[in-house]
Amino acid sequence: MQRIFSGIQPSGIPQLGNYLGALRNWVALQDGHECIYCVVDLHALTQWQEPAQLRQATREMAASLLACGVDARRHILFQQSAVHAHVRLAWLFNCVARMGWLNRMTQFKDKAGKDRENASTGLFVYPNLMAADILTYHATRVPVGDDQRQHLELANDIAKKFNHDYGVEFFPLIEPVILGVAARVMSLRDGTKKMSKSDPSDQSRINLTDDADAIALKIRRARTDPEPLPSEPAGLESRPEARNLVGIFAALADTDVAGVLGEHGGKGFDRFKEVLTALLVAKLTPIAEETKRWLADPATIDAVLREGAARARTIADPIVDEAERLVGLLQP
Ligand code: AQP
Repeated sequence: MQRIFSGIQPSGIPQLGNYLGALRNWVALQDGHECIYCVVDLHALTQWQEPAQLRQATREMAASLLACGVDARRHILFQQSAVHAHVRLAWLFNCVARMGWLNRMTQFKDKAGKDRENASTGLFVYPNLMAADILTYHATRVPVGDDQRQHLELANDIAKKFNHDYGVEFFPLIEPVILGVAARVMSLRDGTKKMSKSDPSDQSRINLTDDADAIALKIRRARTDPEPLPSEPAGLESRPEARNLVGIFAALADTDVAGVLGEHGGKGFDRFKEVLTALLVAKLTPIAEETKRWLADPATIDAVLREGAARARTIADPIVDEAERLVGLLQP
């Protein structure tokens, strides 16, 4: 059975893009794979987090994942910082990856913005830690949204260079699993910008904890253009906001863009937004309710994470011990 690894940062409440690009696929892949899912709190630290808030967000993220359907009994769900093998391997990878490789990462450029000199060095080497997260388990399949494609290519470059430098076939190559019509969900306020849980504007995203009223208001206010929906996908070119809403609808209705336009082409946005809101409410409010139920019992969430970390360590530690031996670290 192939091993899957994926992670999500507790840098806010998970949003619709996280769900459609990643979490929904995490759940679907549980049948037929051995899955290891992680709340990557060390990654969240690459941008400043208020400490008490980070602890709470980690628990809330775990609650959301469980509410989405991550099955922590059959698979592993844990918190990254509880398994030290990740940072041990990340240090080895810091010494394998090249500055030039990291300089090309578009996510660093996006997140550092204009003030690159002031970005944390953690943000710069983030992809090395991400490669370590995956390769600590010798995982071969990684379900992610489209924005992570470049980081996974880099992880493969690191694995290949490690194997080459030490004359071994130790790390496997990784295959990204990028599924569905909504692998990149865009902001509701700007169709050229990715929807993000840390975007300062709450109106830019649908949170997985939003209630029906909040969803309705955000969709009503979502930016669109004055034209009605086209009846063919080609008519969405140069209309990023319209394309985004149609893509969201298609993903939630398990159809494709052509299918949505076949049914709703010709409608104005007022009417299309009503049906989209109804679909979002039907799909997301059960998750919000289930998240609340988990959060009412924080001790159980903590126990799930603790037990997951213990099981993760039994896989990770021998692999990272061996990686350290291969590079020549003396093992007393
Ligand atoms: N807009 C998106 N559309 C599709 N997939 C997305 N993902 C994130 N945003 C979208 C996918 O969600 C998974 C977890 O992401 P993450 O939390 O590790 O980091 P991120 O990609 O940086 O997500 P955010 O929401 O934008 O977080 P912040 O605001 O903290 O940077 C990944 O598989 C990602 O592809």
